[in-house]
Amino acid sequence: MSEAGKPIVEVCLTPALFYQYNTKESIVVAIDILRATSSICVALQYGARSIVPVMTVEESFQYKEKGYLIGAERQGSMVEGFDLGNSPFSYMEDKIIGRDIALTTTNGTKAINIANGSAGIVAGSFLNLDVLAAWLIEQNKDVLCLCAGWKNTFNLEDTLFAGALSQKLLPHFQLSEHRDSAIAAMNLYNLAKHDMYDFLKDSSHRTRLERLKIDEDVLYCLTPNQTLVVPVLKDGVLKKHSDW
Ligand code: 3SL
Repeated sequence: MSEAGKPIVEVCLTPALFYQYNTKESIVVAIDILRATSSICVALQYGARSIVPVMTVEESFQYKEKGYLIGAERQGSMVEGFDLGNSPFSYMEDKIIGRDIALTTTNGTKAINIANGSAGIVAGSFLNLDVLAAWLIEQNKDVLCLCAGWKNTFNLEDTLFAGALSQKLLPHFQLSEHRDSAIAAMNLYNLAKHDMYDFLKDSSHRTRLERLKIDEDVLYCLTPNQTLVVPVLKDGVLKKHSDW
């Protein structure tokens, strides 16, 4: 926390830059709007007991043997042998109620894992924007918004969310000396907020997902405040903040 008393909010635009930040005293908000952190919010809202963010497909199968449901996305699609993919709608089904889930995705679950060693790790998405902002304000700790991007590159949708969240936090938080990424994210969000779906029409991940015909997923993931959960990671497991 800075000397002026207010905690700091910063934005890391890609996991490749994460090493530049010291997060020992900060809460890291992992952001993968399309679609991992959105689906994590949905799963916990719709009754999953916990989610383990897993790095590899192989590791996931070990969880299956222990009785977990397993979810995976590679190249946007579900992986053979898995119970679930990465669509938020698949995490609204009754079969997830009361279950522990192991989830592996290309970028989102990796971003959660690289933040290990931070003072706190939570999953952020438009789906939990307001409840997450209120929870972070209550914690009164420095916050780093970590955009998962795509394979270590920058993406627009995660940056828009980092901007939306930073803007909500700012009256209670302050920018750091390294503030330009947060300013850029907030400016982009303000440009996009009236129609984020249209703003993202030429973006890399929307283009990538086009062949999968999952526009409904994209629209839903851009809709603020559809869930009331803050997924908090402890000992490698994500649960609703109220369940810890
Ligand atoms: O990269 C990820 O973690 C995924 O969320 C990508 S996808 O939207 O499921 O293709």
